[in-house]
Amino acid sequence: TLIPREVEHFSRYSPSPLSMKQLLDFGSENACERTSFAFLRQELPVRLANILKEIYILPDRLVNTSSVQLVKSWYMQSLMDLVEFHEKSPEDQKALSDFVDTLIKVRNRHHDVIPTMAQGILEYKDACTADPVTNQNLQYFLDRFYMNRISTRMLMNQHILIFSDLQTGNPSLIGSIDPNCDVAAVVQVKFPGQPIHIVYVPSHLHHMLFELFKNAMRATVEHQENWPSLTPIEVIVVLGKEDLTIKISDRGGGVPLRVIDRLFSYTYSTAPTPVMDSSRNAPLAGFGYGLPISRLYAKYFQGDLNLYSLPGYGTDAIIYLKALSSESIEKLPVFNKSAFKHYQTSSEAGDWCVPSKEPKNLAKERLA
Ligand code: W6P
Repeated sequence: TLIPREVEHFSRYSPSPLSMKQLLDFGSENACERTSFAFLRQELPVRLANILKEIYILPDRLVNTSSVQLVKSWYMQSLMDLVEFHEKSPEDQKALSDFVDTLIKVRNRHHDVIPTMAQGILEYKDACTADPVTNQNLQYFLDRFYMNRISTRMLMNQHILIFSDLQTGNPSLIGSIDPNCDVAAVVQVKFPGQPIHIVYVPSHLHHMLFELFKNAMRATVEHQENWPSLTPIEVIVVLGKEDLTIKISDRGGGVPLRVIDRLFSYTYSTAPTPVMDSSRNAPLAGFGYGLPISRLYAKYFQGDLNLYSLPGYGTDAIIYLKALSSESIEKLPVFNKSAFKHYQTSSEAGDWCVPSKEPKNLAKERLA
């Protein structure tokens, strides 16, 4: 495959993770659109080129699906659209306003990346037997690919919301960041005692909570079908020195430990083949990507999302977020030798014993 010059050039740079403070600084009093412009016209192509390099080394039969070809063409076109601004001066007002228009165009172009990529994975899985190594590589790639998408959309959104003429947003937000995010209010519960505030992106928090509540409620109603009434879902929010923790507990019967990993798997999806949207040729909903994507949102600013189940009883879902904005720094994939090696590990033998159903007959093997 021929890799375009621009991809080779920009993939030589590593993405630069921004801290919450740096993201807020772009929206401060002396907010400088020129600085943001100069940063993004370099950083966005770097992030797009890095993930394009990973797309190029996916299995041929996956890259050659029409869905992945379409996704690849969007990334390539957006890289080219952004590179054009390298010829322009940050002092040129027309260039600055054209840049906002281009960011909006790019954001819209990439709207259906998740379902389109998911469609490619399905096409590939239909054609090939999905072995554990391939599934592991796909999980590795998709976690990085979707994290890259979360990050580029975050950067584009911030610039669009802060510098677009139409200042229609919530005035207490800096772009999409609430420097005083009331976590209890997003959870929509009332807590006794002190209010709990951190610097965070309310829309990301809402996305994770929505997914976890949906799962907790579904488990509860399905498990307690014949009970006289449904048990409540319990939530606790704790602000510690380092972490803000949200625990959502249901009594929905729980999930066997063996099955927990599958809930976060892109390839082991039990969801039925989705219905196609005739107008945009992308699936509507129901891929079962809710939990893995929610975990990426948590990890994006150095947090995490875990499930602890008590099979036969219920499940605790825990979201960890950084309590301190100085530690909320983007977690970004970078394409380097180490990433490349991940894709090269072929179907080697495992390094853990495979349990057999029957115990060895030790009597027969005893010598003499
Ligand atoms: C379940 C399965 C699950 C996933 C995510 C969150 C809560 C729950 N409860 O039984």
